[in-house]
Amino acid sequence: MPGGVDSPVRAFRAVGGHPPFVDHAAGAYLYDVDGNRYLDFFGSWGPMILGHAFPPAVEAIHQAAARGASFGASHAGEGDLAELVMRCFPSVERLRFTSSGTEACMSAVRLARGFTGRNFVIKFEGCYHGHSDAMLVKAGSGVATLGIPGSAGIPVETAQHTLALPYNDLGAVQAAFDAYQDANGVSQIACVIVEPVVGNAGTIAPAPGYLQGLRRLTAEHGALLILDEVMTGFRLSLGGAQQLYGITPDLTTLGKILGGGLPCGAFGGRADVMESLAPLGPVYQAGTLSGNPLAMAAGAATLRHLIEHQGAVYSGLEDTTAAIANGVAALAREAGVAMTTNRIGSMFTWFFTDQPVTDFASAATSDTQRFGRFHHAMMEAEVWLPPSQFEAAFVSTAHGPAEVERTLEAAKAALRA
Ligand code: KE4
Repeated sequence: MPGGVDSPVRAFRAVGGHPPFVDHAAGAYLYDVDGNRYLDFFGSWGPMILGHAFPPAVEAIHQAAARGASFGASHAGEGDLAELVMRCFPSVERLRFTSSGTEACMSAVRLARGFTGRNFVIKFEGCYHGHSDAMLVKAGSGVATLGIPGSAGIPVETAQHTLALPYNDLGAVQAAFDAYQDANGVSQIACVIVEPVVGNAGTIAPAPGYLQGLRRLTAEHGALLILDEVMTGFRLSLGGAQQLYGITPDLTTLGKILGGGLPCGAFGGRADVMESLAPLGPVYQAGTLSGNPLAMAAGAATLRHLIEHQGAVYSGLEDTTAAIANGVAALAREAGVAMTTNRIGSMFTWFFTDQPVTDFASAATSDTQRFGRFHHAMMEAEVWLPPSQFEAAFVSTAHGPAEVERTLEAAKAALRA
């Protein structure tokens, strides 16, 4: 297995050292094969908002497994989870399940291109929408210049239809819409896809009015606005960032929490757009395990709990995460370590920089070597942070006062060191 991993970030290349091998997990903790117990701050990169091995989800998976793991045919579980999603996301009039966030974003972009008949898409530096070719594109030289491949194996021709712009810069988006129009002044841009709160450059909040600006510009030019809520959906609130910031996108992508830890993604939104999908319309999209009964069951058990206990869940996550993020920020000040803390709800990042972090360029001013040393010291204290400066940390409902105390103790020593 190349690098010993099924996903690169797990190899600890960004922080050094050897990653533990997990034996099992429960609540807020990961237990490795050597008998160590780590406090978990990445929660499988977002899904485990209710903690690991959440009993109702485990029970739901057991029951579904006994009824057959996969049918490749329609079943009630798909409709059950779809209804729960639509209760949380009023903008989602129709939806389709996939097996990953990558597939959800890839499908949504293809759908936007098919629906509008346009080829160009806009994404933002520091935002990650999975590893499909059109999304692994870096910014070109100028603001409105064509994208360049962000990975080997992506033809330049593919990259050239993706514009990668700076986040939190509406002028750059206006310039791109001005630059990409046909002779009749009709826009050539199919969609703008954005993490409404960025998690993949580390945590970065949208500037006031930014998302509203994207909504206005896309509507003006007939381009679709796709909010990638794979990470923020059900995390920042039941209705994700679009509920928090009051934005109605044309399409939304979901994943992570949606499957309660099982492979699951989804994309959905305007009925007229979604009904362009095969078998109703000309945009092809498919998946052997899409709507898998076990993922539907785990997701439904998770969403039902979040819906039924939403007051306690989100206020508890807010309080616990604020205590942890702000507590460590105070310890950094005491230790004279430059740190910028960005937090929205239960996702946060400690950037080792003295600058405000509002986009990828400012995030990149962080001292990644220092972050690596901090990460290593926290691992020594059995506190497992996401192994990269440019990732968001996540707190679950299984994190409580004991976990706050343990984290602050470990961070105090680590920051001194
Ligand atoms: P997946 O294909 O990994 O399920 O989802 C892709 C994706 C799409 N959109 C957003 C906003 C995402 O954060 C992700 C996946 N996030 C990364 C963590 N930065 C997954 C971790 C990994 O790649 O191993």
